[in-house]
Amino acid sequence: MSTIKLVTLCFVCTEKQVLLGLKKRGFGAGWWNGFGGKVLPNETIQQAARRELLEECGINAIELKKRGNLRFHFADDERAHEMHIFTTDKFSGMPRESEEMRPQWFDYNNLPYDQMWESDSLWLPRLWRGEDIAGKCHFDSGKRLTWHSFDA
Ligand code: 6OG
Repeated sequence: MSTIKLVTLCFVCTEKQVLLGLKKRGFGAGWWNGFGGKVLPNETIQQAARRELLEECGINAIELKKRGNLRFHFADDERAHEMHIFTTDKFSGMPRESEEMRPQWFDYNNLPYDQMWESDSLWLPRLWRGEDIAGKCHFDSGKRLTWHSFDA
């Protein structure tokens, strides 16, 4: 039976800018993304989102908003990945580089979509507009997007 891999993704948002991190190793290395990772067996999804944010860029989320989830299928992985998406605009701390991520602020209208997961440009603008996100994306073994569907 195939299992589901639960992961989190969190975006630190100010009025004009969002904090992204350049992933230095592991899944999606070389691409800019929000902060997140695997949910551990002893924690809730929200606890994992808060922990990963702090570990990866030194930001402590005072309030996390749940913004939806995306289901990913990869041609070379029998497990589906279920990614739970959060934003925070109430946080403390200054961004600092970690072993995994190099953080940098970006204007919402100037994100490096050509150095991000291909599907990001399809749903992030909706997230910035205040919409919640739900959908599915399929990728081939080269991590190119082959199919997608987002709820209206
Ligand atoms: P580790 O498995 O290295 O965490 N992630 C994705 N993020 C975006 N924007 N698009 C995707 O499309 C993604 N697939 C995974 C989840 C991997 C991190 O990368 C995110 C985690 O935050 C396929 O611990």
